[in-house]
Amino acid sequence: MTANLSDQDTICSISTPPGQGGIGIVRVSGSQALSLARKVFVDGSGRRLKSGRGYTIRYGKIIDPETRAVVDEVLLTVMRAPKTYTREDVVEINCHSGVVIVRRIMELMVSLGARPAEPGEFTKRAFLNGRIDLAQAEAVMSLIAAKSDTALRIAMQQLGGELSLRMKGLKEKLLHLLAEVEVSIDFSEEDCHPIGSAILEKRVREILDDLGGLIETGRQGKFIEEGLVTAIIGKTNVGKSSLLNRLLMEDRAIVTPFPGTTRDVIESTVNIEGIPFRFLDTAGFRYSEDPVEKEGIRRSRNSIEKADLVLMLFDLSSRPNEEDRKIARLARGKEVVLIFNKKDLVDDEKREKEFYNELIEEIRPKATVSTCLLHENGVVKLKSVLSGLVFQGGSGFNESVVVTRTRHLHALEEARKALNRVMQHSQEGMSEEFLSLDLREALDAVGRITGETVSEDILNEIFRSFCIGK
Ligand SMILES: Nc1nc2c(ncn2[C@@H]2O[C@H](COP(=O)(O)OP(=O)(O)OP(=O)(O)O)[C@@H](O)[C@H]2O)c(=O)[nH]1
Ligand SMILES: [Mg+2]
Repeated sequence: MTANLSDQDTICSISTPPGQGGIGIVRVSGSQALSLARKVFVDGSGRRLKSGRGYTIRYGKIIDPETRAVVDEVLLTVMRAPKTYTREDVVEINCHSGVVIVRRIMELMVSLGARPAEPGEFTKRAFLNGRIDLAQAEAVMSLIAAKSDTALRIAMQQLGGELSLRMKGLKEKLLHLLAEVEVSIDFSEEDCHPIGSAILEKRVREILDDLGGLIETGRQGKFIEEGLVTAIIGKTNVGKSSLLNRLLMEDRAIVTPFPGTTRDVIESTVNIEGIPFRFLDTAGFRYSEDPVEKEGIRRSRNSIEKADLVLMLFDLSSRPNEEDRKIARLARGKEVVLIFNKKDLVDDEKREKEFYNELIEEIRPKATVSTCLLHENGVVKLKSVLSGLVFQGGSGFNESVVVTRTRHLHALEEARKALNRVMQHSQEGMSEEFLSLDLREALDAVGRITGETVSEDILNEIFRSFCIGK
């Protein structure tokens, strides 16, 4: 997929976020980058840029070539191809970050012949020019979007090429296998030893194990990248908002002794052991004629629907009843953690069992925790239960590589399906031609992750989700 883009147009963009700030950066990449800079830049002594020496920073001014007006005082960074982000000539103009200044410099570059870059176009060029593969390009985006230290660490690993290396290993094994199977097709009539089905199946099983391990990390990976939507639900006054506040360690939601306090959904993110949990505090369920409260309750139901995890609260100081069952029914099919709150009022295992027995017919909770949210450390146990659910028993990852992108996960699943077909066809004694087709499909799927076998449409779609200027 590498292409020589030296004859392509020169692109430019504002690479820093809009608004006032310390510095703003206008970035230019392409064969015209340096000549454009020469037209607008003069150094401290008023001289034009002569040498195009790379990796230099020059102090000077940007001058409008038509009006000779000074636009801003800047630092100009020159980087020469091929050792640049895009592998093309790159010029960066560090100016004062005012909305008008950066836009003015950008407009100047465009008027002189540069084209405004599309989202992610600098990174796309780095990929097309062969500096990084597609998985690494996507890691750049994950790096920028990282919501926790763990997400950052994984994105850094992927940018460093660890996922790509793992894919390379998989591809080599698949290619080796494919070569052996195809040799069997070509020389089946002659005195040649085709790969026996036992050996073939053993090797395919090894690759399947490898794929299985990677796919397994995808569940956690998704949560690390996107966070885990976690709805806090229950009757009014059971302590939902108190729970949110305890988790956040601040008074985010209003807590009062009066039922029906929370009316709208309140969302806040907390990092628990590197996983961003997006908690939704909701309006308590009860019968109400009040239109505002009714709307709040409708939103509570919606929150359950979109949640990856539901924290269902009950008040131990009351007895379980049909209403509690109804609430449990709302979260059927969801991953649920039961929380028995106000343990300080009734610390009785019998009461907890009563609740449990009432609810168990409706839901199968992943865990049960009892809490007293009046205590400052009332959520310590709950937090460890929550992270334990994501890491399923262990803390942290067993795999050195974690798959965080849905696109990668789908490709790995397709490779697995194709290899499962190879196993099945081999066991059924089908001919090598069939095996070879599915092996090629597995290879193709793995290649899509690093970008060797990806279509132009998919490529455009991937880079469209990048931010402008990256
Ligand atoms: N004794 C005791 N009181 C608690 C506990 N947790 C919360 N409360 C109290 O219960 C009352 C209701 O708490 P909230 O957090 O507002 O309850 P909620 O579920 O958000 O209520 P709504 O928003 O009305 O649905 C407040 O007076 C809290 O101080 C607890 O563990 N023990
Ligand atoms: Mg509330």
